[in-house]
Amino acid sequence: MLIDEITIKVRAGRGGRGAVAFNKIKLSLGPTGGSGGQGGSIYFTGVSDLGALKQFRFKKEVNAPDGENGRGQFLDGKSGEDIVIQVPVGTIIHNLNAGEEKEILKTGENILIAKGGKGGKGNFFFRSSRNTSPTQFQEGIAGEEFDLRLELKLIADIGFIGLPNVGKSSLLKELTNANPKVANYPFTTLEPNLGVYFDLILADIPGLIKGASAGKGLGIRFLRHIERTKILFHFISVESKDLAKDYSVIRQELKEYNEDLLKKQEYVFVSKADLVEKDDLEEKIKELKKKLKNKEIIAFSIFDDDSLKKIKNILDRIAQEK
Ligand SMILES: Nc1nc2c(ncn2[C@@H]2O[C@H](COP(=O)(O)OP(=O)(O)OP(=O)(O)O)[C@@H](O)[C@H]2O)c(=O)[nH]1
Ligand SMILES: [Mg+2]
Repeated sequence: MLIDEITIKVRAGRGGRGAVAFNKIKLSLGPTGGSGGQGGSIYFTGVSDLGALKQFRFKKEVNAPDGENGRGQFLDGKSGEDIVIQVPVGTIIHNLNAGEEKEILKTGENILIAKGGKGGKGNFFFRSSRNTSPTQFQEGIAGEEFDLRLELKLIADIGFIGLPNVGKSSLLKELTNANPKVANYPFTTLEPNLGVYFDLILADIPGLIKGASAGKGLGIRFLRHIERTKILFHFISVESKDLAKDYSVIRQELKEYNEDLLKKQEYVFVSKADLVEKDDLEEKIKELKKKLKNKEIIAFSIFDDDSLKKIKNILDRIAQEK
């Protein structure tokens, strides 16, 4: 199961304590206490693996190691090693304590999330002409500690939306190297699939139904994944008795979830065109077009290469504009 929302705790390492020590060689008395090492910090880095948050399914805490304490003979403590956590590109990191958010938008992008504490100074640091045998030292400082909510919002160029069973995943399979499950029943797709068409990332999300924005079906969990896609491909099956109604059901859900979704550039497709006679298809499209105020409507079937070519042309155009 895709984990796209999770709460975790991160704790950077504490700095080591400074040492109080003196030279043991008789003729050269003097302080030799080294400083404590810095605590390890915690970084996040972006990776393309959408499933990367599953590392937190059972492990809800990340602790970076503390810095070591300073020692005598001028030995500073070793710093704790930094920890780098891989999260999927598109992860928003909500810092629940600081009320801030950061996001990871590219693979390889590194963000410091919790800084390790500084090590304390040892007594060697406090020596002076007036105080040749200081006993002062500093404790290490605690590392930063935060509760984080990690939320994944996919960053795709195009989001495939529509009612269940309209052929979204089938088309993704035709166009890209993705291999989503396809079957003749609703809700085959249980989590988003990404495919790559040349430069474009296509996201096939689970079917939406009336009420999705209020939590029905699988929809709401996934609607957030199209918030950050630039363009929507809206699919309506030719099998439907009322194509315009299917269209408006989905538009209504988008609106109720977030009105901005309606402002995205949208292409409307009628799928499974092979299932009806040509005249019938033309009639259905004409009617739909009338209801959609003359919007362009593209009919296709995954069994008809010419119609797939039309979709590829649209994608090529979008890729060029990108
Ligand atoms: N005849 C015909 N059948 C198709 C076409 N495209 C898809 N199908 C069939 O329609 C059914 C549903 O296809 P999916 O691709 O799983 O549909 P979906 O929209 O991803 O469905 P959900 O994941 O449930 O939302 C499958 O049985 C496909 O084989 C097409 O162009 N023509
Ligand atoms: Mg599907």
